Amino acid sequence: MKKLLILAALSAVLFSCSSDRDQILKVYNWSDYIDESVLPEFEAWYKVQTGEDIKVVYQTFDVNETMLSKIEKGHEDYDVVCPSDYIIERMLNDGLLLPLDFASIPDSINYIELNKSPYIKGVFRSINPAIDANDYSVAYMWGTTGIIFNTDKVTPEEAGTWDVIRNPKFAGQILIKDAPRDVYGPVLIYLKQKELKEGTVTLEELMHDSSDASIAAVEAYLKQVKDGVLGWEADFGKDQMTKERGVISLNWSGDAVWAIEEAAEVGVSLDYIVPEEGSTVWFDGWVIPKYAKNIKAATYFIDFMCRPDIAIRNMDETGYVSANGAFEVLESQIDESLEPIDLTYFFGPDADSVRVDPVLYPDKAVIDRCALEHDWGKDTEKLLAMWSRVKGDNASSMTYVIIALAVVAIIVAVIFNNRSKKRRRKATRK
Ligand code: N2P
Repeated sequence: MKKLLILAALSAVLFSCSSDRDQILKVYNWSDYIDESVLPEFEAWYKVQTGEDIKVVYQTFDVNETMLSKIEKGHEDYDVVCPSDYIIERMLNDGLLLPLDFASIPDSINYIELNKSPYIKGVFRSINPAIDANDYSVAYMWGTTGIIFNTDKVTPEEAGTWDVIRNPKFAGQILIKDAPRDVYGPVLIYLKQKELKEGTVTLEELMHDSSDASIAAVEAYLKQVKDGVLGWEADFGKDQMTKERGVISLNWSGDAVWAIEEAAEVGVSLDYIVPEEGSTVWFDGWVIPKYAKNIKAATYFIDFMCRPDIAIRNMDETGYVSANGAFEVLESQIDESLEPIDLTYFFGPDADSVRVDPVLYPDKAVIDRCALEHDWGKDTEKLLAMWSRVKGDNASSMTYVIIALAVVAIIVAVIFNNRSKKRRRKATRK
């Protein structure tokens, strides 16, 4: 009887835990990457659609690798997360993702297929030739990696090459994204510009290049850069640019849009450029990890994020560009004061001459000199080790002088203190 009671109590606890978990959706996203007011709206929408309660537990990260490690090593039960392309590739390869099942969502509220840009669909298809990443992820935001620059201090010609991060004229005012893959790619492209021009290597090949020689070349280059670096930043770079502490920032296009707008309000003029040598184009997408506990709510959440009005709000709040290909998203970004650009590659044939900010939606010519990063598998460790070697002794020679002076000062103070103690002891003995 006693055993039966214990069993019943245990089942009750287990049941209540599992039913509680059905009412919780754990979302893990990049910081500053959503209009947070859409979260309570999702809870209300979910209730209307399913008749069930849901509470969103929202957490953020700044670096892909932090998020990956929590899932890969920590097996954390996030229901929906937002990795970048090469991490989606890695999670796919390592069996860490669940296939998405949107057939479970009623047609009337299924926004996913309806709003997929053919461009995004194609790029996701190219992530892994063996498995279609479109079956496991839905793109959220996308953009390029480039240079934000202060137009009063830096010319477009100076900012138009990756070598600007090594330009002594801007030493101490250069911010670099603390994102190893997003820095490695552009630096390697810069170092291999001769081979790229001669056609002996392609951008696509460079995105797979994890050879020791290339890692060593990028490391040597970054070590020349680091004395001029004001900060390796996960998210404060855009802010430092608006305050004019930095004049150059190796950054993502979405941070650029945010910084350009904020800076204009305080009379600071910033611009963004994708250097001539070429760059990377990146995509972040929603996925449901293998350890998720609320697949149903996660699926509805991804669908909700694809609703055009929600996509527009997230775009307007963050400065990043939605991967949503709905025409109303395009319409929301039209500004008649701008020059027309050709966005047919993204929105289809009707978008051949649209007045949209080219920092948001890059021109086709920019896209043509950009490539998608790819997963390096176990070679990623080599990159991360190189990254910590570069940043690890990030102190400049001036820092070493200051540390040495501080040590000398401490030694002098200790000697002085001991001497005075001895003198006081002698005096009391007398
Ligand atoms: C915004 C994060 C953007 C992620 N804070 C770009 N991959």
